[in-house]
Amino acid sequence: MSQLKQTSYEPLTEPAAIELALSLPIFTENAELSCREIGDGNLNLVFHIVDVKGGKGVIIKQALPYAKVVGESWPLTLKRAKIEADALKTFGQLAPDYVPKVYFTDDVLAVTVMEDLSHLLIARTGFINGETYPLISKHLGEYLAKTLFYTSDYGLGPAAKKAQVQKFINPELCKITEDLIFTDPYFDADTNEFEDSLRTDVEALWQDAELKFHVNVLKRSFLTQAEVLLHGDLHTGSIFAGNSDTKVIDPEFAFYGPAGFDIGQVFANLLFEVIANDSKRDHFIRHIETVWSVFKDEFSRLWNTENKELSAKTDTFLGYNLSKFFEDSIGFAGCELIRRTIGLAHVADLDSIEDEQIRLAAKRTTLELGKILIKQRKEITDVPSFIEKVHGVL
Ligand code: SR1
Ligand code: MG
Repeated sequence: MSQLKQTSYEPLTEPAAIELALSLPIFTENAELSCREIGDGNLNLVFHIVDVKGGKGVIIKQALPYAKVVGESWPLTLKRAKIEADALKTFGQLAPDYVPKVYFTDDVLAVTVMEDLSHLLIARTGFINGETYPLISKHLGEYLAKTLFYTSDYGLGPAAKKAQVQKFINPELCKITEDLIFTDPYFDADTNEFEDSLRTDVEALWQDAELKFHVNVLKRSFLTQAEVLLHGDLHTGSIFAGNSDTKVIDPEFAFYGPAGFDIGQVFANLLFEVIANDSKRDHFIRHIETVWSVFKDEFSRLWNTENKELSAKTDTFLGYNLSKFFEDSIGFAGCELIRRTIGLAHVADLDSIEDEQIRLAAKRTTLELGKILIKQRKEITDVPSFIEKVHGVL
């Protein structure tokens, strides 16, 4: 694209976002653009730009040099915009149906201009409003299988995979996850946020040495196991959904880590709906079952047809890998349940429950289930035993 690259960073305003959009070969010369900043995430500005005459639109996402959720006191690297753009392009090649198209990126301005997804809704918001998105779990199972297989040693071959590991070194964003998911919720950290009525439950969790041991084991896997290119923040706020489409956005936390991390975040964020919403419980349990069965079938198909590691291509070794991914995903799901209940970044599935007693009961359930999944992940070897544990706390 011919747009001049910027020489210095500044946060965009709505008029500046329009000017940037007009400089790209996306809209016609007589386009009349309107723009709204719609970012509701924790970190970035997001502008929705529409041609009021033609109806065509784009999204411009810009990283801020600090974490928006906390403010300027928490500086954050702008390099994450390049990681995100590179990850969107990589995942877009591997699973084009499930990733927005990227039209333009600028590393200095820390912006990505991408496909307008405003015909879809953030999946978490849709779920809370009563949507069930019948195809979302099939789509996520396929997305996970393709992105995790094709970025692994088996999909890429070891040399090409090492080059990707290097490209996606992402220490600053990984540190956020290391702190907010694996460290802070397990002691009296300033970042934690929880309701006063949960203090006894939280203090019991801080005293639970067995739990903290297992969380350290999971954190060590996160730190050391460069298995696949992860999205790294695959919660339902990072997914746009509709009845026939699913698009995974926001991979700024992308890095090479254990495959079970992305799968576990998907499981946990579906579990929030299982726990928060009695009337849709069975539906969301079926979504969890479908994510795993579609993932397993598609990953197995790719293993057998596209495997570059010929000496590894046996059924036994495939089974070993799938069992490891499943065990890890159960443990990481437990960590996500706990940190979204008592850590810095919460989920609206729980916080928007108006009735205090029902909300507190739901949060106690997520804490209880989180502990079980983390401690008992080695015994939870398949989906039925996973669902049995879920039913056990409901
Ligand atoms: C300071 S960032 C807090 C959380 O928001 C992101 O979406 C990640 O989930 C992170 O943990
Ligand atoms: Mg995000």
